[in-house]
Amino acid sequence: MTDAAPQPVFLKDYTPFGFLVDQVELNFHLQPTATRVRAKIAFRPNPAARDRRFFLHGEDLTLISAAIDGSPVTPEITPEGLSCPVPEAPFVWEAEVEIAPAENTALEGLYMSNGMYCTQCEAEGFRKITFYPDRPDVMAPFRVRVDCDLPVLLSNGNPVAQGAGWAEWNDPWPKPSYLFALVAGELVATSDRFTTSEGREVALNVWVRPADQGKADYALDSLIRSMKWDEEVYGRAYDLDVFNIVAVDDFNMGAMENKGLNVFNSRYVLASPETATDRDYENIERIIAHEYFHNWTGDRITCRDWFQLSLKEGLTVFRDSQFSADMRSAAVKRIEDVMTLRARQFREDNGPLAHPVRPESYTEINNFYTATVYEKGAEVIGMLRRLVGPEGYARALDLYFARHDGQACTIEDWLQVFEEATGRDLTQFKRWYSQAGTPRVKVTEDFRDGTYTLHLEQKTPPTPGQDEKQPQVIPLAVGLLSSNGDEVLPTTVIELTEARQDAVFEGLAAKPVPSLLRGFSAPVILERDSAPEERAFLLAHDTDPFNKWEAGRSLAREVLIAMVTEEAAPAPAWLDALAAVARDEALDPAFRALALRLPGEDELAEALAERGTVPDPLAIHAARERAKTAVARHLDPLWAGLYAQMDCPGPYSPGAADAGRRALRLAALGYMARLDGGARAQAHFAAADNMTDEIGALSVLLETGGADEALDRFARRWGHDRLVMDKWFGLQATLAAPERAVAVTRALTEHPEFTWKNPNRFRAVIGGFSANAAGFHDASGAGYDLVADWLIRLDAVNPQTAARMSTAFETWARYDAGRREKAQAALERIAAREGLSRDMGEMVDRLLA
Ligand code: 0A1
Ligand code: ZN
Repeated sequence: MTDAAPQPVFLKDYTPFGFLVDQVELNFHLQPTATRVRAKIAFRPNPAARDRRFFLHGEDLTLISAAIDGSPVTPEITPEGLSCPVPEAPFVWEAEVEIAPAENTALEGLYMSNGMYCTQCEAEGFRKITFYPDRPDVMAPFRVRVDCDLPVLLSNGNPVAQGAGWAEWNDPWPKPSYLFALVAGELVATSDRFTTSEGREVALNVWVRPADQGKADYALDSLIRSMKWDEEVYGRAYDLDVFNIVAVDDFNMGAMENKGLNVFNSRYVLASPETATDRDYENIERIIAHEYFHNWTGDRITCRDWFQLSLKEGLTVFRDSQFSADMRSAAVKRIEDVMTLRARQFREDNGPLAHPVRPESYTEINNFYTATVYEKGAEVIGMLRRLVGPEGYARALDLYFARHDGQACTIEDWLQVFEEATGRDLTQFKRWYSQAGTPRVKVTEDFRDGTYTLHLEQKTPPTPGQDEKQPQVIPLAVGLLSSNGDEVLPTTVIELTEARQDAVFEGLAAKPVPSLLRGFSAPVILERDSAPEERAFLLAHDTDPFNKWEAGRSLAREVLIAMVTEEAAPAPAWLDALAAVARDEALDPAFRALALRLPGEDELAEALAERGTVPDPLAIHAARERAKTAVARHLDPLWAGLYAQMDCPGPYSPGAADAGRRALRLAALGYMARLDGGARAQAHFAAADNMTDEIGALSVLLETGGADEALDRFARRWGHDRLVMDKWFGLQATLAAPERAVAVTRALTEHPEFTWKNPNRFRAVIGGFSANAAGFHDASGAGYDLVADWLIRLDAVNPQTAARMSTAFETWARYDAGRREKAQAALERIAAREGLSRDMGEMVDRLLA
């Protein structure tokens, strides 16, 4: 499957395709190893293109026949596709190919999962189904007929007709091939109807395997709420007569926004209180919304080329975050988003895989579905909205939808509508799309004669291929507090545009306490020396909920770093501040639970590296354990009360209120286990009547010891449920004590249920272990070898998932020479592997560069 020397593609080389497609007709005769696909495609010369070479992408296809305007032709075929002389006028291309979905383990194109046929075409999977200009700027209406003896046969658009063993679908909305989908299987639907604001009656179905019947209600409910929200907030109504969602067990990513037929990893659809956690419910709601929102931001308006990926992904993530904030607590959602951004995107930006939100080249586009394109892309839109205000944002979006509906667009088109709708020059702002790396904003201050001045300096460190950076536009939301906690200046946005700049506040009676970067108004790292007392003050008094949490978080980070580097005892001021938050009943329980969570080991390693200290994963782990025990002891008088108070009587509800109470209760349980030997956690596990409590108690036991019996019971109870067992596998790999982690993980990979070709199971074990920082970075290098061995093995069957998981190595350069040498050797061993995929080849090259 390796191309000799895969060539990178460059943004600057974009040229339009020589032909337009007026109509696509596809006919599928589904057979596991001999599926026949007939395609009839109406082409016409593209007046906007100069290059008229007729090249159609196609990979792993057996061509049976081809014809132009009814006359057989013999195209020239390469591993990438075919070319052929064509008329200079409109013509009809017909081709029949044979493919083998049952042998498709890469899960890209048409493949099989548990006896069901399904497709995944983004980014370039359609070329494994038929010969086609498989690029997002070629948009066409599709008509599809499926012949197969399975009962449910689905494709994009509206149903036209169906009979025993066949069905026909028609999608009138022109779309690129990456949005094509087909599903055939024995499936059952959970259904409802929705009437759009335009009066269209839409049939909604969530299709699952019969064994999963009854677990689709929450997905369906989330869909209905998403449809309503997009009408109310963005004025976007749905545009077909049906909306189908299908849950698939074998899926490389989370879900896919195919027009009218969203295909989901079953973990983001299936839920019941007994099998899904609060977090699962939250993710289902978010991802159902995300894929639905793509109907406008992605499907109706798509990307000109894959460099523009953030045009649809950044915007759709931003929209789904707004939705979740509206459905749940906006403050908690913001804190969680920032935690994820820092854990994934800052980590990416700081390492060998750093790239701009709009990359300039790639070898394998599948490697660019990253936290930078998605999450940083969404942050960039959040900044834009802050800079132009909500009304300006709404005007710009209206213009975007009106002007670009039905088009394949660029980041320039996107920024242009903002410039026109708001009159703002976004030339400098555009650097957010082209410069990689996380800007550091250094802040110092002085106060004289009632005037308070913030001296601001911005600097973005070099990233691969970008040594020099220009200043960016950084909206810095700031508030000022007086020493008694009153707000003397409500949130104001400073626009930092220069490398150095001052912000001056006059007429103040006394030196204020600044609350900087409120709401995390820009994806930057703030550098400011401030006393622990000031952070404790902000944790107690800041009116901005994000910064209130942030004060506690940065205080905890400082304390933990001192514990690692100086073997210091945890600062009493921090412990007192935590106690005050934990007992403050005016605060949302979900917020309190977040405040009681300590910064993760990777975050601490990153913070140490940022200060020029080589992190020691074992010392970090040990310090974090000591800190947790110190918190447990210091807050001992609180736990039992909190635990009792946060009980959720009555039937389980996945809503934010109860979920927050459960989170706080489980946080208390975790700390209590450090004092009572896990007795309460054992009882909690035994009494649990929902998965949040069951898995929460099991995690506590795994962390504090004494989980063996509970693990066995759990496996006996849930052995039949794949998604639940993924949790069982994942937790053990993630929470194993550092010295046992490699052995525990190895044993898990030898478990008969380690069905490693299933991406969810592979991610649970190998991804879970990679997230166990002290285990993965074991000084012996055994963790690196274990992961490398499995990446090599998976790469041969599923390059996309294997390549994604190689990001486990993205921080290797921050460690000591011994570890570096071993990580490098593991990466070089992967790189030297014969037959390595293009996906993995590109990743290890970048990791080693
Ligand atoms: N567009 C989907 C995610 C997705 C991306 C790539 C895939 O295969 C390479 C599959 C799904 C989304 O944003 O949800
Ligand atoms: Zn998306």
